Amino acid sequence: MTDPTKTKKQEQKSTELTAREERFIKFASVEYDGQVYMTPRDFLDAMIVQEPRPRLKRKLLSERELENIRKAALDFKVDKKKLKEADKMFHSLQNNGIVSYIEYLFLFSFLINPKAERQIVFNMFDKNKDSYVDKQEYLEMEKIFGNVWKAKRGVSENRTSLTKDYVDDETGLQRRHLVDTTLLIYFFGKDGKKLLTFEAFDEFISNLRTEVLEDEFYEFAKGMKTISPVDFIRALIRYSQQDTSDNNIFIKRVLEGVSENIEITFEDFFNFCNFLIHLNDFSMAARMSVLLNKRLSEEVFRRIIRICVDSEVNPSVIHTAFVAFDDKGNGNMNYTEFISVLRNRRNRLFKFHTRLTGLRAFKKCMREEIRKSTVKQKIA
Ligand SMILES: [Ca+2]
Repeated sequence: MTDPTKTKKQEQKSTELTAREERFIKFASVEYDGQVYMTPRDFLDAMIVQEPRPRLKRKLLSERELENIRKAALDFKVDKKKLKEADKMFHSLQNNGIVSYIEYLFLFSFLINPKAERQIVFNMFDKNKDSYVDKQEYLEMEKIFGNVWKAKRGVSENRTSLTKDYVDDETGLQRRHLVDTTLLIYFFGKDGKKLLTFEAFDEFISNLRTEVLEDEFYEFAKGMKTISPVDFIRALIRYSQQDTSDNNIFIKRVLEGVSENIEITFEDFFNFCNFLIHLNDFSMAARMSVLLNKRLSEEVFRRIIRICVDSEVNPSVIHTAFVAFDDKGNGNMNYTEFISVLRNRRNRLFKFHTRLTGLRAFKKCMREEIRKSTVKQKIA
């Protein structure tokens, strides 16, 4: 529906899709009542691969299928006594679940940010400060993410209460949906009365991160239990904006400078990738170190990584990464290149390009403060 009060510029803004929106629409394989959803499988795929699985068209969910989705979310329990398999919610649900666009955005943002920041955002949504997030507070959180989206697309937030949360959008990204998503049911139960603690939420995010990394690792492992140093570097540079010939340089350096007998396990890969959520800390520490010593040796690289992740990362993995980015082969790492490649990897092909206002500006400011004080403490 065209709004006559919109200027031409606003009109254009509201029809242009951002890279994230495009990606969501591309991977979202199901639809209900004009609203497009990802399944848990679509979500994992969108985090890892360039293109979605081949399909004829988006599947229209029936009432019965929606009921099955509700049931699957209610029945899913993380059983700590069982093997780790039991934690893999998205893997176990596969296509039997729905994830909305807003959930996709905030899950992504929680996945790439450190725990301290997740706690801050969680606390912000706990409006009545009782240490729980209830369904209403969670829906508020969705609304804030939704408002950022609306503002970006030039859609006014000042609508009548009836249409307040409804955007007539042909892409079906942002309609007001009355259907409970898998996460809503999982977090708040059948009647929506369950309460969500930060611990439970954080465990959910950690498990989801493990699921994403496992998918990625085993894609390279091709049925084996370990990957080679070259595969490890291929996994790191796969989202790099640089062209293939540049990427081949990284691989060539590893082939020449790292023993091919090194075997990298999932745990090694996981620990290193954990470091990605602390990339900003790394960036600051690396800059400080280069200012002081004029170079970044492997020893210093290892030390900074240890400071950032607060746990051991396999030295062979660190050596592989170091060699790949030692562009002159003189034991001095090109850390700006390393950060740029890893930042692309962390952001997985797409970035937020929104104006920093309100909540985002606040979050950014908080992030900067926490980062500065933590790095200062650790370096001191
Ligand atoms: Ca609360």
